[in-house]
Amino acid sequence: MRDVIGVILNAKHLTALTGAGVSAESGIPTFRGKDGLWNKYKPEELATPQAFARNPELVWKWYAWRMDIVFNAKPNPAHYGFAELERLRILKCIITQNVDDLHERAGSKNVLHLHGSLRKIVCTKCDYSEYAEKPPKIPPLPKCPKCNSLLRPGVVWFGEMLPQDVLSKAIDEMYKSDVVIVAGTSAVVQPAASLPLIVKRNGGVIIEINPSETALSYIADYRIEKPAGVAMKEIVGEIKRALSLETP
Ligand code: BJW
Ligand code: ZN
Repeated sequence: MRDVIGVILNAKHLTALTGAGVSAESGIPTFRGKDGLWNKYKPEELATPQAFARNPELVWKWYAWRMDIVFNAKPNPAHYGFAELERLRILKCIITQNVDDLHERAGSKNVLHLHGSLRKIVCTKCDYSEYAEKPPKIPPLPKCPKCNSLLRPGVVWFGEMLPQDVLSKAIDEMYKSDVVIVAGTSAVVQPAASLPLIVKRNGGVIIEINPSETALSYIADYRIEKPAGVAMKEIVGEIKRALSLETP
């Protein structure tokens, strides 16, 4: 841990790539693994544009259920730890695959959502979008107030392009980064999983926080095999101690 603190304190541009594991301690289910959503539900029946076209009611009901969990969840020490690192001007940006808003609710300002947000509901035909305060009640299927077409969750499904502006900002951040913390992701979903490779290829450092091995573990320079909440609490505590020792 002492080496990791040194790397973080000496980083010129530190970023983080986060995944579902970071919100697990808030009670939000992850996708893969024993208790993961994809263990109980089939992604091809719920998280593809084809599934939505086939059965929008089933897909909407599933998303309304997940919105309910996420909107009632609270940030955990991992979210607060990342927010504190940004407040201390150490962390420059969070690139998240998560569709919850727990990083923002913990106080993080510079957050890029690669896979969209459950807070966003968008029209399938026009440019209409709205902020979801609460999950829609299904049925009826939600319709666009502008053009009466079907509304859909503002998330990125398998086979869909990621929002180009967000992805290109994330790639820019990776090119600027000399250190990236990769936390709570199995690193199997592309193109998100390949982003830390940019840092590595440019001679940078990958710090992985995950209790289990992942597809990226083999190139990680440091692995912290702990839940993200525990690890981030320790990291922020050590960093604050080091900074207070530095000030005369
Ligand atoms: C803890 C913890 C604790 C637990 N503390 N850690 C190249 C090669 C092969 C395939 C492709 C490719 N390029 C594109 C594809 C296809 C596809 C893809 O990657 N498929 C792979 C699965 C093979 N990608 C796409 O379709 C993407 N689109 C795209 O690339 O467009 C261009 C294109 C299209 C088609 C062909 C080619 C190019 C879109 C991907 C969209 C992903 N969508 C989802 C659903 C979002 C909406 C929703 O929420 O319903 O995004 S899938 C799901 O996986 C979700 C997540 O953001 C994403 C990543 O999951 P994550 O965060 O890693 O979670 P888990 O559950 O996998 O892992 C949790 C981890 O936490 C574990 O490691 C635990 O150990 C750990 N953990 N507790 C710390 N307390
Ligand atoms: Zn519309």
